[in-house]
Amino acid sequence: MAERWHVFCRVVDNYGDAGVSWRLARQLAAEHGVAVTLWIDRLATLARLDPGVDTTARAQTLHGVFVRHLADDAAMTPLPDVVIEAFGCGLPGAYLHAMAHAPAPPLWINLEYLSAEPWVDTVHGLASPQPQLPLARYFWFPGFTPRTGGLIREAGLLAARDAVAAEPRDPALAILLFCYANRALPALFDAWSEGDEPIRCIVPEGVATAALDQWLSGAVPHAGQSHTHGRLRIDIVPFVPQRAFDGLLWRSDLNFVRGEDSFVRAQWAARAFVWQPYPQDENAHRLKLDAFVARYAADLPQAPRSAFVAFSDAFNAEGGPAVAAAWPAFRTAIAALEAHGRRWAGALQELPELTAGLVRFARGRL
Ligand code: TRH
Repeated sequence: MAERWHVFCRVVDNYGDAGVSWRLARQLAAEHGVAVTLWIDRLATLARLDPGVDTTARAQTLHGVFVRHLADDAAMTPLPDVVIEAFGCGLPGAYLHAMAHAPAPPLWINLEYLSAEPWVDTVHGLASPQPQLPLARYFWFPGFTPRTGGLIREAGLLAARDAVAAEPRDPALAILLFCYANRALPALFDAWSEGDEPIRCIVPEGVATAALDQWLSGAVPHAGQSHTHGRLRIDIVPFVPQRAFDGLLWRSDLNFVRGEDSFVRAQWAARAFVWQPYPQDENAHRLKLDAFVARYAADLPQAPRSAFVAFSDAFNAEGGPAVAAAWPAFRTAIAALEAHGRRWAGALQELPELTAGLVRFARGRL
């Protein structure tokens, strides 16, 4: 009989929590023969990522995954073999109670947020005892070294990417802009529109609305609209299903990405990219950014390395003049960054794949 796994997800905001949980659940079902249930508290968010989701159904099966609303905790028993808690989202009290009293409790693993910080290597895979419960919860850290859990990479991803990479490219510089609110954007749009090459910037609907609104003098951006100013054309595009999102990354010369999932997908896309981490209290995201930039840029030749570091710093420090000043050198570095991106993706491919590693870890303990 197939192993039974439960994946728990609570949507904090945005799409990343649901996006990662959904990828993991689909891959467990498709590639590892696992009977997986995704328990999620916001079906509407999942439906943005996959239009096949019925937001009114409390139980449904999609891509081999049994999807249930987290409110249905009465239906959570019998307990599964493995419990994945995504991003420390918390398990329902009655469920934890049942786990604590089960003769053979499920293996309980917390899927942590991605970080390039070095300490991740030392805690990945460890068990943390729970003070009030006779249970242990293991830490599973995605990451960039063989001592971490690696990154999610479903079968066929890189072959699909390479098929698109072989298509002819548009002469205009293609940029995808998927970032958080960022005060540097109007100055960057100015630099792009006043430059000497055509630029086509694709912005998913709902992204950078305040900056666009300001730069377009109150023309509230809607999907389907196109605005041309000087050499810059901005196309507002509808939010696409998650399966189509990679295609946007693969067809761009430069990707601005954010949070966690689009950040990882941009690395598999192997094009130049700039990352805006999810803003956290006390600037905690700055540590994450610095750790990643140091790791990613370490093997770059000097000129593209300084251009990348300076632009990434300026973009994340939200300084308009600094980002505009850093743009010309960064633009020159895009070809070198793309070559580097291919090497980087090749090195990541050699790491253990996240879902496969998780399955191996679990099977070794069941
Ligand atoms: O949406 P995000 O900002 O999510 C964030 C992060 O995960 C962050 O770590 C977390 O703490 C916070 O949410 C609560 O960015 P992220 O992680 O890139 O997730 C975006 C998802 O949306 C990703 O799976 C790709 C998907 N997407 C589409 O499917 N279609 C689209 O058109 C776009 C623009 C994105």
